[in-house]
Parts: sequence; C-alpha cells; structure tokens
Amino acid sequence: MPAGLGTSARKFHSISLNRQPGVPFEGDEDGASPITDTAALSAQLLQSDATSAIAQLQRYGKAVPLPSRRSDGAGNAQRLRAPKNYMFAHAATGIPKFENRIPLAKREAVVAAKGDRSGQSGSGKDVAAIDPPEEEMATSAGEDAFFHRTDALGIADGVGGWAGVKDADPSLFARRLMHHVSLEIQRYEDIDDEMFSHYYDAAPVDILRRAYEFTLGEMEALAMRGSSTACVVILRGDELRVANLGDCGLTVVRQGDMVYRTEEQQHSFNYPYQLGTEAHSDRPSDAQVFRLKIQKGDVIIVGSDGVFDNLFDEDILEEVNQHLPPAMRSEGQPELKYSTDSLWYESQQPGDRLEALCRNGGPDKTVEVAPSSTTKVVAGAPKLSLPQFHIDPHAISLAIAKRAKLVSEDTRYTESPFQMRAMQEGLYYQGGKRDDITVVVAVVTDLEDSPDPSYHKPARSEAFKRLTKDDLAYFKTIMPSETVLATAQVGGTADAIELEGFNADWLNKYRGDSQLVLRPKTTEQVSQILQYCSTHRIAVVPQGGNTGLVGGSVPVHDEVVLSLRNMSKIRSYDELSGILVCDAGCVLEELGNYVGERGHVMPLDLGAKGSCHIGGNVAANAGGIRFLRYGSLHGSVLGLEVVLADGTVLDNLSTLRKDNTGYDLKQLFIGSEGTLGVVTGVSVATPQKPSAVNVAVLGVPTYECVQRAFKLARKRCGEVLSAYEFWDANCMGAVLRHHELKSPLGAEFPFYVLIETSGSNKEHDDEKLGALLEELMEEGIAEDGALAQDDSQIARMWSMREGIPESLGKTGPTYKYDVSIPIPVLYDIVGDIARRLETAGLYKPGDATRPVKLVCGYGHIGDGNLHLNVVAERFEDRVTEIFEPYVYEWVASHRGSISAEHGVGLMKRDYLRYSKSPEMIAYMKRVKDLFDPNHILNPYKVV
Ligand code: FAD
Ligand code: 2HG
Ligand code: ZN
Repeated sequence: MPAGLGTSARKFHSISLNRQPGVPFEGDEDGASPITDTAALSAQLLQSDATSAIAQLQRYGKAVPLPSRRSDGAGNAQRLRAPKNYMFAHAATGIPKFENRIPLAKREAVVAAKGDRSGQSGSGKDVAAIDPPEEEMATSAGEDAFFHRTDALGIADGVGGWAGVKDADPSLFARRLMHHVSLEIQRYEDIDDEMFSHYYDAAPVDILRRAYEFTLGEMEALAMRGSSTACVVILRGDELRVANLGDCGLTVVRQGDMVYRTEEQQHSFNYPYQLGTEAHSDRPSDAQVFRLKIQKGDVIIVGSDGVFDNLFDEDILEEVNQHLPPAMRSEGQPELKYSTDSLWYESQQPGDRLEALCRNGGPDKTVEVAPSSTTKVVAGAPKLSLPQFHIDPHAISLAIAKRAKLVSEDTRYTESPFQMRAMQEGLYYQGGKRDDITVVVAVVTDLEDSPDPSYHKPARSEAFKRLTKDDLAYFKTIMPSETVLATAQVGGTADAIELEGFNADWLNKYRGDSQLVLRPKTTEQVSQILQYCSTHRIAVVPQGGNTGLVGGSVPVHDEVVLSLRNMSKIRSYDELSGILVCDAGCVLEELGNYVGERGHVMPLDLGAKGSCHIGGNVAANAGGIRFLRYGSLHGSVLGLEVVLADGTVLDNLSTLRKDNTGYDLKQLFIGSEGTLGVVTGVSVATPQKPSAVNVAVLGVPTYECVQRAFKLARKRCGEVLSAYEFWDANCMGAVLRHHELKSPLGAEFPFYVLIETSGSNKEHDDEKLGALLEELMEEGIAEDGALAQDDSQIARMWSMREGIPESLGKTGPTYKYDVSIPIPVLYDIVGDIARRLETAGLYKPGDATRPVKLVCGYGHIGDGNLHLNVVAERFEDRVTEIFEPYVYEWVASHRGSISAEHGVGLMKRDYLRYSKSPEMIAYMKRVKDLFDPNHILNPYKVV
C-alpha cells in the first residue's frame, strides 16, 4: 500500500508502480486527468512494433486442434458430470461520461459487415471480409463495454489516452473485444463446436486471448486503433475464474462483507495494463488469473475504473448491503474482510503464483497458492445457510453506478480513491474522476433457480431482433425526439434510471430490460412503429399506466415499450347520451372528473384510477368497484380504435349502442392484454351520475355473516345497491398502519364490509339503507356500523378499502391471487393457504421473524371475486411453492377462475389450463396467430 494511505479508513484499489513503456496511458480527455500528453503518446504509437493482426487471426483456430466431445468419450463424460451448481442472476448498468462521443460511422462499418466468424480472417481494409456475427454481444457505455450472462461477465474499458489520435476508437475496440469474448464463451455451449467438450476446462485468459486476436484482426481490417483494459469472469460449477487486466476490477460480497477484490494492474499512475492494436507489450497472459470458490448468495461486482476510481470499497459495500435481505446483511458494521482465509484459491497449474490476491497484505503481496488438486479450507464458514433468497442484481448495479456517477461529477468531492492516489503521487487533484461508469452485478444462485428468483422468466426468444442504433434512427424519423427514450446501448442518451419506471411493474416484482421507450402522440405514429417492428421482428410491450398486477405491462427482456401516455386527448363527448370518445392514454381519474362535471360517471372505478389509463383498463378488462352496478367493460365499451401488429388501423370507434353487423371484433381486444393489438382510442358509455350516494362500513364477526349481510343487502336495497366490498382484519390492520385513517368503528372485527347505495332519491335510499343496517345489527350479523354523513366521510371509507393494496405493498413484497370462486367457499382458501404456510414453518401470525408476514383476503364479494394476498419478507421460491399451483388447483376444483379481473399476463400464462380447456387455448392461439403472426406484441404473455 502506498505510504500515507494506510491510515485512511477508506480503501481503494491499489496500484503497482513498475512502469512499462509502449502503450497509451489512461488519460481523461475532458481535462480532469492530471496527466495529458497525447503528443508523446502518438509518437509512441507510431513507433510501436505491431504484430500483424491478420497473421494472428490466421493462426487462430489452427493452432490448437481440440478433441471433439465424441472422440473424447469417457474422460469428458465424467467431466461433464462435474458439479455444476451455480449460475448468475445478472444485470448491468452503464453510464457513459459523454453522450455520443463514439465516431458512429466507424462503428457502423464494423457492425454492418457480415460473414462467418469461424475460420475467417480479415484482410487489409476490406470491411466486408471481417466477420462479426449478426448481433453485437456487447454493449457500449461511452468507452466502456460489457456483457453479462448466466455463466459469465465481462467488462472492457477503452483507454482514453487515444484522444486526438487519428483513426483511434477505443470504444469500438473495447466493445468488439467483449463481443468476441462473449462469442467465445458461447462456443462452449455449442455441441457442434470443438470447445463443447472443454466446458469445464474453460479458462478466461484463453478466451481473452482468442477474442483479442479477433479484435485485432477487425481493427486492422478497418485501419483503426484502440486499446482497452479487460476483466473476464466465468463460472464453472462453484468456481469463479477470472482474468483481470488493467484497471477494471472484481469484488465479491458475501453475506454483507466484502471478502475479495482484485488489484488494479497499473504500469504507473493512471497508466493501466491494456490490450491494443499497437500496444503489444501487454498481452492477455499478463492478466491476473485466479479462481475463487463461491457460494450461493455471493454478490459479484465487476466494474470499470469509473466505479473504483470514484467509490471506496466501503461505499460499494454500503450500497450492496442496502439491497440484501435483512438475514443476509452483515451483522453490525459491514466489514472489508479480505483474507486468504475467507476464500478458496486454486491455481491454474500446480505451483502457480497468484499475485496480489488479497488486500490485507498490501498491494505487492504475492500469495503462494496450493496446487489445483488441493484447496485451501475456508476459515470463515458461512454464517447461515440460506436455501432461498432474493437479491436484485439490477437494483444493486443501478445503485452503485448512480453513486459513482454522483461522485464523478462532483469536482469538489475531496475523497475519491482517484484523488487520494493522485495526491499520493504528488499530483494535486480534487474531486471524483469523470469517467464512463459500468457496473455488472451477478448474484450467485442455484442452477435450478430462475435467473431472477422471484418469478419464472421465460428465455428470450431469439426470433426477435436486438435493437440497433439504426432502429432508433428510424423511430426518430417518425416521431418527435422528445417522445423517444433510448439508452446508450441502442445509441441513445438516456440513463437506465430514466427507463426504470417503464421496466419495473407496480409490485416491483416483474422487471424487464428494455432500452427503448416510445411514447407516440398519434395513432398514425403507433401504426408506423408497429409496421416497422413487424417488418423487423422487434418485440413490443404496449403500456398504459403500468398499474397491472400480473407482470403484463412490463417487458420480460429487451422489448420496446410502447407507452400510450402521450395520447391523452378527449376526442368527443355527447352530454345527452353520455358517450365519451377519447385517446387510450387518458387517465381514468381525469376522465371521471371530466364526465363528473357533466353529470355522468365512468362505468368503472378502481384504486389505481390516478395512474391507470382507459386503454389499459380496456386491454386488461379491469373490473373494480363499480362492476356490481355497471357490469363489465364488454358492455360499456361501444367501440375501439386498435392498431394491429402490422400497423393496420382498425377504426371501430362506434358511438352506437346497438350495432349488430356481424362479428363484434372489439370484444376480442377487451381483455387481450396487449397481445392482439394496441388500443389507441376508446368509445365508452358513461352512466348518469347518481344524485344520492350512501356508504356504510360494518364490523362483522364471521365470513358467514359477510355472506348473510350480502344476501340481505340485495334483498332490501337491490335496486340501489352499487357496491358490496369486504376485507378481513389483517387488511384493516395494514391500512390503519400505513394510511392516515382512523377506523370509523369503535372496535376491531374479524371482517369488515362496505356497502354503497347509489340512486336518485336520497330520502328513499337513506330510509332503505337505514332499515338494512338496523336489521343487520338486530340479527347480530353486523356488530357495529358507521354511516358516512358527508362526501368527505364517503371518500375516507372508500380510501380505507381502496388503500388495501398499497398498504400491503408498504408492509412487504406481496403475492397476489385474484380469483373467482363460489361465494360460500370464497374465503376458505385464505385460511387454507395460511395453514399450509404455517405447516411449512414459513408463517406464524404475529411472528415477524417468519418469511411470511401476513395472509389476508378482501375483494368484490358481490362479484364472487376474492383477492388473496400474501405479504412476505421477499419473493422467493419456497414461499411461492406453497401456493403455486395449489391455489390454481383449488380454484379449478371449484370451477372458478384463476383470474377474475387482473388478467393473465406473465404471472399466469403457464396456468391458463386451470381455467381454459385445451380446445379453448388452442383457439386463443389461433386468434393470436391471426392478428399477430410474428408474435411481436407483448410476447411471453397470456398464451
Ligand atoms: P397497464 O398496467 O399499463 O397494462 C395492463 C395490460 O394492458 C398490459 O398487458 C399491457 O400490455 C396492456 N395495455 C396497456 N395499455 C394498452 C393499450 N393501449 N393497448 C393495448 N394493450 C395495452 N384491476 C381490476 O381489475 N380491478 C381493480 O379493482 C384493480 N385495482 C387496482 C388497484 C391498484 C392499487 C393497482 C395498482 C392495480 C389495480 N388493478 C385493478 C389492476 C390493473 O389491471 C388496473 O390498474 C388497470 O386496468 C391497468 O391499467 P393500466 O393503464 O395501468 O395498464
Ligand atoms: C382491488 O380490488 C384490486 O383493490 C387490487 O383489484 C387487488 O391488489 C390486489 O390484490
Ligand atoms: Zn379488485
């Protein structure tokens, strides 16, 4: 450790000080770097002794003939049975320092070139002869590049010192390097590839070498230059294999403590080891190469120096800890526990020396490691064994990247690792280091777990095109640029954080990775978008207010989000008939206010009214609290304007109440959840606003009394009864805890009921409701009751009921089952599930240490619709397994529906058979094929 830094409480990547000449240094072109000597650099480059990249390419592939899997029978078969325990749940965030700084024309040339990679070689400047595959496997964030897979991670940091050098493009170099690394890794999975039989032998340094040769060949073919640092990580079984060259880095956090991180390889200050076109003094074989034994739940962070120059290890650790479940956080203060004892090391070859493996001995410490046949025993045994957990790698990568970005932009920040090192070198430097920031995060999870443990995520369909900047360029020609939100990955300038609200759902359970959000303003734009997407097979997720509860409104992978929020005009309103024609993106509450001022009400109402769109309501066929009175949207919607997958506009915006001319196609789109077309306009009949509304809340002793009260309410007030809702004591507890509301009743009850009447004769309604309440009390069906005296009391009673989902969400991650079951047995399932969870030891009422905190039921009992909610510590398989498919089986056995009103989305796609026969599902698929033959609309959802 350099003198003077040992006293600091904060740690950072250290550097070795053995200078080697011949390669550019890591300068910072915006002048933030203390060293900028590009003239000297150019001179060095011009003199450098470059090996012919083409020659390297030609050598590649022939050099080491590998035995095929088949010819290597027994030995390999045994190897293939070796433990293959873990995989990564992975995500990445990249924030470029500047926008669009990469010379695009040059990048384009490489990407446009087509050919067969295997056995190909570049030749001179003939771009067409180089051989990138169809798709880029790596993503650029400024001059950083990265990729992430379930078994590998990689980061390259294009060296900034090339600034001002003619034909230099370090960003391109870094990206192509990572692209080829990713392709090399893929080869181990291809049974027809010779590497297949070497799956367990894969070594990142070899992968890096092969990728480097390809990259050199490409750069030479393009007559371009660049260099990059690199960190390549692969996972085999429970072993992490790392090749780290230069100033990227890797860190391992285990149960809240940082147990490992790499050292930087620097020739001298700000001058990292690097691979480059004319910088051959450093080679892949110079990389630090090591293996680590990892455990389930380990969080692996691979970052560019934009992270490690701006964040101290403690900062990173703090961010990680905030995203760990409480049981996995460090006990007490998180610690930096770098130690040879905390991990297992294995050398690649017996006798290898692994340099600077652990920080506690100082930067130059060399650790002698055991030969590969033996391993060092872990001293710090795991604190606890957690078979299941939920850690969100996306949230961690975002948090670290954002924090590094904040520091990097703060020129007055006095304590960045870069600043400390510069000062140590005797260079005055203040603040963070402005740089591209890339953070790839992997959470180690069981192979059999899905990459995101909270739900089953279907694999990305390779039938869909991955977006390129050409696609982005097209969209910008058809719609205003402010309506296009794109990240650097697809050639845009938005931060990933800006897309967060479109990628994550209301429950924070489902999360996609879209890099492009389109917010058209007109039907014509929607049509052009879809026409283009159909032609190019680009997957699209229509999105309204994103309040859906079944994972239908967010992308699963990288689908384009087509948000309707910019289409929010009322097109016409007929005050006589009450027929409203409006854009799909109108917010339900705003429509309610609009028609309310004109003496009408929307035929539907629900707790998410402040955010959800009428188009989303139609697409989801939402039910809500007025269903009892006004029925389904299948009745209220008079017409729709829908854009089909191929861009065809189906204009069926009828304002006719009666129209019996053939098939009623609009009905197909109501409840189609964005899988058949994009709703752009809605015509809906709005009923007359009732002049007399009464609301009462009752305290009820049993579920049987809830039913008896309903029966009596229909008998006594049938013609004015407009809502009958119920909820249990657990729901009430959550609402009172999280809302500023007081119960209108004097005591607590096992169940609560809300009765609403809506009519036109206040006296008559008051009288009827009053008589009903009296009777209910007299019969002992209700034990207490309160009748709202004015509109504000009415509103408060309703917000008690409507606030339940939000209150439960504040209590913890919530599993939601929305089922239709015959009313007599409707609540049985709540008790049943609670018992199952108790038997499994996961739940005990009142015991906050259990993984499940609350099991509760509420809903629209008048419609036979129960909302069974289970609030847990986190979404995890061992909890999910208790009720899936149990709930669906239970519902099917009572001939109920597994989705009363929320839809199928992603959540229930695999369970549709519990409510629909094989024949019906087959016909649903045929309808899908008819309207969307390429299946670009909301893929992976519904059917
Ligand atoms: P989104 O959530 O954005 O999308 C829902 C589905 O429709 C997705 O599959 C999406 O792809 C598709 N979609 C959206 N817009 C379009 C479009 N223009 N064209 C084609 N497809 C589109 N639901 C009920 O049924 N009853 C309730 O009482 C109820 N209460 C809720 C209370 C809360 C607090 C919350 C958060 C949700 C509630 N929901 C309820 C669930 C939800 O279905 C509704 O909020 C609403 O219908 C969704 O509308 P949205 O605009 O948010 O659509
Ligand atoms: C409601 O009725 C909604 O409040 C949401 O349909 C139900 O969150 C739920 O389970
Ligand atoms: Zn509901």
